[in-house]
Amino acid sequence: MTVNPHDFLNLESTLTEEQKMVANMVRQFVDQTYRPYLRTAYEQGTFPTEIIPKLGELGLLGAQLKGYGCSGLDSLSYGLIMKELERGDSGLRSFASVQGALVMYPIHAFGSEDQKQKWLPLLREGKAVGCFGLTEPDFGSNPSGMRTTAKKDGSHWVLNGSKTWITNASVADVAVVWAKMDQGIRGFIVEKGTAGFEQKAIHGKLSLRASVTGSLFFHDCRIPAANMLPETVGLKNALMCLNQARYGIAFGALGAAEDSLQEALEYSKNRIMFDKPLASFQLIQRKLAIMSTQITTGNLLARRLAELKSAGTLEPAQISMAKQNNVLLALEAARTARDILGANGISDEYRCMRHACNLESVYTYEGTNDIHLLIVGQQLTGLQAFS
Ligand code: TGC
Ligand code: FAD
Repeated sequence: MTVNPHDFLNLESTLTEEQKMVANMVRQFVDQTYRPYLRTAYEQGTFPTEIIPKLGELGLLGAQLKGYGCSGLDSLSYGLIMKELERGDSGLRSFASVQGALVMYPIHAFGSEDQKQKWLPLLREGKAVGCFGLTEPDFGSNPSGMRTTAKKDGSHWVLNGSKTWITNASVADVAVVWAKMDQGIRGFIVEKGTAGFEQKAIHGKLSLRASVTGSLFFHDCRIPAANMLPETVGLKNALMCLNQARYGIAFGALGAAEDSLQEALEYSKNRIMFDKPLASFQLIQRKLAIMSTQITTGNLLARRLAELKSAGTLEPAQISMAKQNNVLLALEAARTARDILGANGISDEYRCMRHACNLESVYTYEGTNDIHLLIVGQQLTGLQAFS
């Protein structure tokens, strides 16, 4: 057999030695260090905080950023990290996405030198946890309508409003919060413990359980004037952060999809039904072949994104195409794997149902599947169909 069922087009052969090393290192970390915590964390609806310093030690937080001790990895290596983390669990990739793309990136790109010196080393090492507050109870897909305000009062900004469905909201040491002032939307840094700043967990999630999600409340919350991200000029800056995170998701979702295919392959070769392995039946092979084809095309799409990102020419609509396509194919792959595993597929002894449940969140956050199709549609037609 010359074709690797787990890498049908032998994409691994196109990686540099360093890229292979990064991917293998993360895979090993996930298998040896993260997986032992996962089942309990998922059951209890928590993120295993024990592994945060280890993520820092391995240089996986803000790995795409340069300076301030960050790893400064190339775009493909960064994508491969996200894929290997999400092979473990979408909640793990979420943690790294939020910390690196939604908290460290805006501080790095739009922050003052003091803000960078203060926060980037702490966040990189995992000594501080960050969150990103854009979504509000009444403004999800349309963040431009946000009601959270920032008003200048002497040497302070006063924040009022709330954010919800925020990853790491209740455990964050620092929040990057988007609020409206008279001149438009700006980013602000709000520290845990600030008077008027309340952080609450959301319970009862049936998806992305090994990840903490919550709400942020601002009641006349006074923060120093220096806590505004000085280079932010509007919603555009928040959307620039989303570009970074969506890029990571386009790779990450493939990790969950590949793990589901691997599980379905192993299971169907060993499970005997009608005196034969499931894998020997045409219908099962068709399902496996479709999964593999989708995953392979998703990988090609992600690889091209990495090339465009490295060249500095990657457009938001190109990221949208890949985010929606790869998350959808991953969700379908996880559901198909669940189907192939029959009743066992719904047990937490296997991985595919957990991936499928997680991917329901990934399908919605960072721009829903519909929103990304509308972004692609706008690019194709020149006509905006959001509103
Ligand atoms: P619109 O008028 O189109 O744009 C406003 C300004 O922004 C520019 N722009 C972008 N810039 C950079 N990157 C992008 N992706 C951009 N998209 C637009 C645009 O050119 C314009 O610039 P300017 O100079 O003219 O001011 O804005 P709109 O209000 O009509 O909204 C467009 C829309 C709907 C696409 C956008 O709002 C959107 O993407 N909505 C989805 C919301 C979303 O994705 N929220 C994510 C929240 S964070 C999250 O989910 C984290 S999950 C965490 C985890 O991984 O655990
Ligand atoms: P809505 O915008 O109400 O959409 C509901 C449905 O309507 C969707 O199917 C959508 O596609 C559709 N729809 C909306 N507008 C249109 C339209 N114009 N045309 C056609 N269909 C439309 N946000 C943060 O800011 N930070 C975070 O860290 C964060 N983490 C999250 C973690 C989790 C687990 C989840 C589930 C969400 C998180 N979010 C976060 C919020 C997430 O970004 C929003 O849920 C998402 O943007 C969608 O907003 P909404 O849930 O309000 O859905």
